[in-house]
Amino acid sequence: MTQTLIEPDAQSVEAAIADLAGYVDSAQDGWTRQVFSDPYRASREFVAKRMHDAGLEVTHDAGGNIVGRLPGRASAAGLTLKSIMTGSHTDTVRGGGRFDGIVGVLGAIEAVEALRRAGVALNRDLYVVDFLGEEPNEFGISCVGSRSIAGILLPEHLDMTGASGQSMGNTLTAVGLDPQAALKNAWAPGSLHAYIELHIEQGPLLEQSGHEIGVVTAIAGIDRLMAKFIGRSDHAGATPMDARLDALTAAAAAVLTIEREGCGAPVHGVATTGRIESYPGSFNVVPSEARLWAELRSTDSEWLSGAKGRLAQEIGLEADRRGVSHMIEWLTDQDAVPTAPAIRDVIATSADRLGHTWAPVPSGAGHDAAHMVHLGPMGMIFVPSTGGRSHCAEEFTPTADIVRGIRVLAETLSELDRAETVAA
Ligand code: HGY
Ligand code: MN
Ligand code: MN
Repeated sequence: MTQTLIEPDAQSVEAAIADLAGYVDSAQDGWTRQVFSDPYRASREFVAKRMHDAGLEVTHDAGGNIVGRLPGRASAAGLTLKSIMTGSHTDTVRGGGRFDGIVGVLGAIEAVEALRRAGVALNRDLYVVDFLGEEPNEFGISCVGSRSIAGILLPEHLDMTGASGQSMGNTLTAVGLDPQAALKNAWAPGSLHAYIELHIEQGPLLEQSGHEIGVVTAIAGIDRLMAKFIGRSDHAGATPMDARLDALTAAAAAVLTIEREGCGAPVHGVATTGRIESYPGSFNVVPSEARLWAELRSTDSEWLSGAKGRLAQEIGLEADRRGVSHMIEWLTDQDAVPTAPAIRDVIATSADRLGHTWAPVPSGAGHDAAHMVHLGPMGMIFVPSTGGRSHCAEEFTPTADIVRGIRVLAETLSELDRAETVAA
């Protein structure tokens, strides 16, 4: 048990979050800093400097990650102990907020400072990582940097093209990375003693229950799809309703089918259509083509795979009924990932010791942590989201809540450091 009180500096954290929020695309809503954008590129120098000023040895790895290393006493003595890793991301969705991911990067840096101020020297090396591109990019790929470290960034990911016609591989090259090196950036499976990530909940559960800390039980699995509908252009005024092959109404029926599927999940399951497009997009032409992009999520893998099959069938039936042909492309899938019970216990006892109330919560949001499980036992600490809002300008978490999360993170890191082994 850590005797000394590890106390984060609230003003410093608040100022860092405000400073990072200055690196945004002012042409977009919210606090937008999307991966591969100029504001994102500029912001990473700020993050690297924060890591350096906290005494971390900073490198930029082949996967585009900023990696800060705090050498442990073991390596200083020439001994080899498995390392601990913490971190998150600083890119945002379009129109996003100032806390998603950011709390886990700036909070981890502050945890390092707080440990040092408390005179707590870790035995193991500690890595603090700002992962490249956690949010889904124009190529439909999320978690680019953490997939690279986990060894699951694949050649086919590099070949995926976006609206601009560019491939992800060419885009990585354009921002100064070597895509082939990013494919070879993996850490060895099992090489981490533990991975722990601090993050905002992005939902309403902690605020509703009144608990200060969330001990994450599992990270939801995600299946993303693009569905395309091909009908026939006709005159909107002269074509009778029963003589149409209307691609957009078939897509609209699919949107409601997707919503119905999400509402029917027995435990935790959601379904969202994020985007729909139609062609030619004129008032007076029956749409000949429509496309939609959607995703299903659940911490219940069985429901998730069943939902995929049901959606494919029901969307097909609706399209056939309208005489519209269709295709469904499943873009990416990410399995539901349970957190390590041993790390859940350490987070919970750390929160108890610090006098912070906690509750077990599932994560409906995806995280880099879901990929870090390839390297070792993984855990996540949540702090509340005001109004349960996230991925919007209104995203907010009070500094006092963030400081509680950093305190629990620092205490957890210190406890994990002393553990001989951590069960996955
Ligand atoms: O989509 C997610 O769940 C995460 O915020 N990238
Ligand atoms: Mn997000
Ligand atoms: Mn996030």
